[in-house]
Amino acid sequence: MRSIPVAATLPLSLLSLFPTVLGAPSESLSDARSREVLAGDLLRRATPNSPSGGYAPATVDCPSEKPTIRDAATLSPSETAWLKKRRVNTLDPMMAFFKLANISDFDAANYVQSNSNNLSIVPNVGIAVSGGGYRALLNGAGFIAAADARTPGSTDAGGIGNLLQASTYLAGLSGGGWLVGSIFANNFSTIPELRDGEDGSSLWKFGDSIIKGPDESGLSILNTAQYWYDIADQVDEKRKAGYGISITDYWGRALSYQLINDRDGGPSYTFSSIADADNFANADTPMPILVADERHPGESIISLNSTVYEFNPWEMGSFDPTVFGFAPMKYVGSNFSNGVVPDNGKCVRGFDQYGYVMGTSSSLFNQILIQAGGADLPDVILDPITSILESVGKDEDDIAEWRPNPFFKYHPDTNGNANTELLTLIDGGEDLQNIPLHPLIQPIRAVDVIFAVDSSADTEHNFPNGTALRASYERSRGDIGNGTKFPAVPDAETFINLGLNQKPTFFGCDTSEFTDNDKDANIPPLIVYVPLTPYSAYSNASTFDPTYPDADRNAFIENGYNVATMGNGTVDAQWPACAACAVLSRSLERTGTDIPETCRSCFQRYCWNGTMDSTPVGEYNPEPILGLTALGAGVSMKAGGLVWGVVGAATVLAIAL
Ligand SMILES: *[C@@H]1O[C@H](CO)[C@@H](O)[C@H](O)[C@H]1NC(C)=O
Ligand SMILES: *[C@@H]1O[C@H](CO)[C@@H](O)[C@H](O)[C@H]1NC(C)=O
Ligand SMILES: *[C@@H]1O[C@H](CO)[C@@H](O)[C@H](O)[C@H]1NC(C)=O
Ligand SMILES: *[C@@H]1O[C@H](CO)[C@@H](O)[C@H](O)[C@H]1NC(C)=O
Ligand SMILES: *[C@@H]1O[C@H](CO)[C@@H](O)[C@H](O)[C@H]1NC(C)=O
Ligand SMILES: *[C@@H]1O[C@H](CO)[C@@H](O)[C@H](O)[C@H]1NC(C)=O
Ligand SMILES: *[C@@H]1O[C@H](CO)[C@@H](O)[C@H](O)[C@H]1NC(C)=O
Ligand SMILES: *[C@@H]1O[C@H](CO)[C@@H](O)[C@H](O)[C@H]1NC(C)=O
Ligand SMILES: *[C@@H]1O[C@H](CO)[C@@H](O)[C@H](O)[C@H]1NC(C)=O
Ligand SMILES: CC(=O)N[C@H]1CO[C@H](CO)[C@@H](O)[C@@H]1O
Repeated sequence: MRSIPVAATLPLSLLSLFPTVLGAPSESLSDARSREVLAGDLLRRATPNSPSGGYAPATVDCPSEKPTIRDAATLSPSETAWLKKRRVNTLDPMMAFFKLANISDFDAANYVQSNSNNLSIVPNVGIAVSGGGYRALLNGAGFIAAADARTPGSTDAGGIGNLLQASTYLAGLSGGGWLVGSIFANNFSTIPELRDGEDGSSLWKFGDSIIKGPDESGLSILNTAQYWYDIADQVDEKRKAGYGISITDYWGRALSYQLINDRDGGPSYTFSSIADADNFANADTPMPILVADERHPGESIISLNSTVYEFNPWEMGSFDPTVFGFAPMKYVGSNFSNGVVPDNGKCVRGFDQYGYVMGTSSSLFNQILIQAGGADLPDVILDPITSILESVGKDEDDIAEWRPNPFFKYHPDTNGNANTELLTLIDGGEDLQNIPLHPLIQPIRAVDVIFAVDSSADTEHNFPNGTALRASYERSRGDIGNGTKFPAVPDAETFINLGLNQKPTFFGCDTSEFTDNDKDANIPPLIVYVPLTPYSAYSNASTFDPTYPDADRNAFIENGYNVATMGNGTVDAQWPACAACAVLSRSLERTGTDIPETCRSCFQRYCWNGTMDSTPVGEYNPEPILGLTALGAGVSMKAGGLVWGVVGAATVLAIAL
């Protein structure tokens, strides 16, 4: 792991010497030490830059150019400027990815090199990581580890290393949003770094349930009650500053202790601070995007017509024809009305608190606090949660309050929430679009290929069956789709019967599906569907399973790595070449380049060609494709119970024989 310049630890030591002078909470010597440890190797990328210094937003003077809401017809000037750098920075990693892929009858690296003066030709890559709680975080982490050239082994034969470095966008939703959020909150650390953490840090220690809280000795937290007292205090600061509180505030705080490697889960980190971090600002990383859905006042049903919001380092808002606008992330919390802050009005910063954004995207998990935790929670937290529940009612326990609504009076003809001062946001997967494809299929982003990592629990045993893709397909066909297109996908039975959920499957290979004889029609990205399937471990844990001992965590990540690489090419040695062909597909078509024979053969094997098999399926019980590894066999028997244990042991035995 990386070392940190000595100077960077100084302010923390100073703080601990003069706590009262500097207004910092008093802390013991061991706290001060733990801070230095925390500031150590897994460095921070987002920064604790909330003007309040804590969890609460604060009123500030508006900048000379007052923030405004803009319409969604274009990309933001910030994104446009950043893309100019990012697209160039993806060239070298993309060439490295292609070289490793070894498409033997086509020099893909040279193709990129010779077109590098015209970036609209070069493939534009997105990665989308689905929701599904910790299961999704861990399976998604396996994919990211495999795609990240910094992961040891990822650029060996059979690997897909450099795909992450070649990507423009990295979107996450709910549990996938915890993954993306955690990566960016911790200086774009690698998955092995996040997984292994460091002494005194509660980062990725999922064996300690979020209800119980971390028990690492290096932290100031000594016990569960103190953990919740601290969280209650943080949330109270926001309440006292005059902001509405929802259960998501408590949830987001608790999450942050596991996902943000700083004291007390980094209460003053903001999502917009990502934009100021060197690596991101220099376009050395992809652009992170989190997704949430909107709920109309008094409505508890979420339909595919619900407006989908995205959060990125500069903005939050929606491309949907309802809101069709974006607010500056840094100044969300200001009293916008019809897109502007009133003449005499002040601005607000710090509302875009980092954990609150992750909590909003995963608000369904408020349930963990309400149900699983209920009995175990101390009164300091139960009382406020109970009173919130009494005021909002059972149907609304999964909401995140965004008050003031940045889109108040904005686009009143189409925006159903234009007249409410409260914008109600909920878990991005509640409309069944559990993969955050929405931001990446916007024609204006011109993405060519999306690696869609799906860890949804669709089947009885928590495996995906294509539901998320079907939702995105259907939505693209309604008015709400607003010009987006999506490849056709078959029913759940076909996914299972044809094994489309047991190996990577490409959708939208044949673009005649989109053009209808119109040569100039916009063509959506090719979808590379990467479903969770057991390779070396049964990582199909229940979505609401709150604890993962280190051994399970590591086995689930390893399984995700094997899913991403098809067992490092052991299941199909050509898989890296086929993944590369998927990346190239749209570009080759744009330039009228003949499809190399290797790619033709890949497409034959990996593209869904329209065949259906809707025969009813019984129980879907996939076997581990590689047989359980030592790590996989060690997975503790939880919801799977005895059956899981017996299956595991039997498989191990079979391999041993
Ligand atoms: C973030 O990591 C990079 C290495 O990728 C390092 O150079 C930089 O100093 C780190 N930044 C911070 C703020 O720790
Ligand atoms: C690339 O693929 C070809 C044909 O599949 C094979 O003969 C060759 O050894 C491979 N090269 C490398 C470096 O793996
Ligand atoms: C870049 O490539 C696109 C797509 O092939 C083409 O339409 C455009 O004219 C090219 N631009 C330049 C400057 O060559
Ligand atoms: C925004 O409006 C609310 C209620 O109308 C008011 O209480 C609050 O002080 C205003 N905030 C700012 C920063 O002007
Ligand atoms: C597919 O998943 C949906 C939930 O997402 C479920 O309702 C349905 O029963 C599943 N169908 C099959 C055949 O697995
Ligand atoms: C969504 O809107 C479309 C119109 O585009 C309408 O036909 C459909 O019934 C709506 N669906 C739901 C679930 O409200
Ligand atoms: C593939 O490589 C990764 C990283 O080296 C490793 O964790 C995993 O166990 C390997 N899988 C197989 C099937 O060898
Ligand atoms: C389409 O795919 C199915 C299997 O998924 C295969 O049996 C069939 O031969 C393929 N058809 C064509 C025309 O390639
Ligand atoms: C995981 O999948 C296996 C195979 O279908 C099944 O036996 C087991 O019960 C599942 N575990 C959970 C927690 O659903
Ligand atoms: C392509 C398309 O239909 N875009 C529309 C999206 O929604 C906005 C707001 O309603 C329209 O102005 C666009 O024309």
